[in-house]
Amino acid sequence: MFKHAIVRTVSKNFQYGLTSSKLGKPDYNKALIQHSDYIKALRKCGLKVLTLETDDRFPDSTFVEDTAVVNEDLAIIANLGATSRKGEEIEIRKVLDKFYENVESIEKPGTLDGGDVLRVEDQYFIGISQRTNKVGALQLKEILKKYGYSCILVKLKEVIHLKTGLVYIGDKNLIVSGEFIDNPLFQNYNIIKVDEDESYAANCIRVNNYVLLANGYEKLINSISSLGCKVLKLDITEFRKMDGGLSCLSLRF
Ligand code: CIR
Repeated sequence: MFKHAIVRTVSKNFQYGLTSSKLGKPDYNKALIQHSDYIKALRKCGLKVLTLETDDRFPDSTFVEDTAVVNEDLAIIANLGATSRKGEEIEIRKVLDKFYENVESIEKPGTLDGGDVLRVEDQYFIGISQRTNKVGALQLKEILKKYGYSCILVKLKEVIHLKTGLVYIGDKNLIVSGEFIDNPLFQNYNIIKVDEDESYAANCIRVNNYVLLANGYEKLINSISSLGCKVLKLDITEFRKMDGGLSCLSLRF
């Protein structure tokens, strides 16, 4: 069970962050409301939420998931792959130092974004992407091995981060979209395929007894509900405009 979440308030410069979405400029005030609803949902799932101050030097810093990999044993501080995001991890390290005895780091020339790291029980899938290079992925693999976790590297073709299109919600259920659908690596799981017109919704999160899902993607919402999961739907449109989704907005542990 997760007990804590770390989130970071949306920067006033949010609109200047990285994006490939072509969905237009995010509405800052709407983003603040959606972020606050996200925090309320995490609390409903039983988490204590620590909200960090915004840092306007980093437009993308609300996407805290990319700054670290956390589990019940340790925290690993990322070395973010995008130049404009380097430095976001400094504040996160200070915070995680208070929660964890074991804190490790990805060092250059390794780069790694937390969004490329998917935990499935005691195994991790690590995406090799435009943000995470092989050196960074192998560093993470070595670190996790010391704590008894195994890792499999997955080369990404299209999506920004691994968890943009591949998410585990427990009980062998893997949400799979786009380039991951026919990948033999995932065939031993109960695959929940996401149709192309709903691919954005693949980035959902299981938080204790709930699955948090983007509002408006009825097919996926129905598939997940029919598994017997309790679903919380959230408006997340302004984060989508900046290529972000539900997982990116928090570190959960
Ligand atoms: C970026 O491109 O880095 C941000 N605009 C979005 C990051 C989304 N993070 C994630 O998928 N883990």
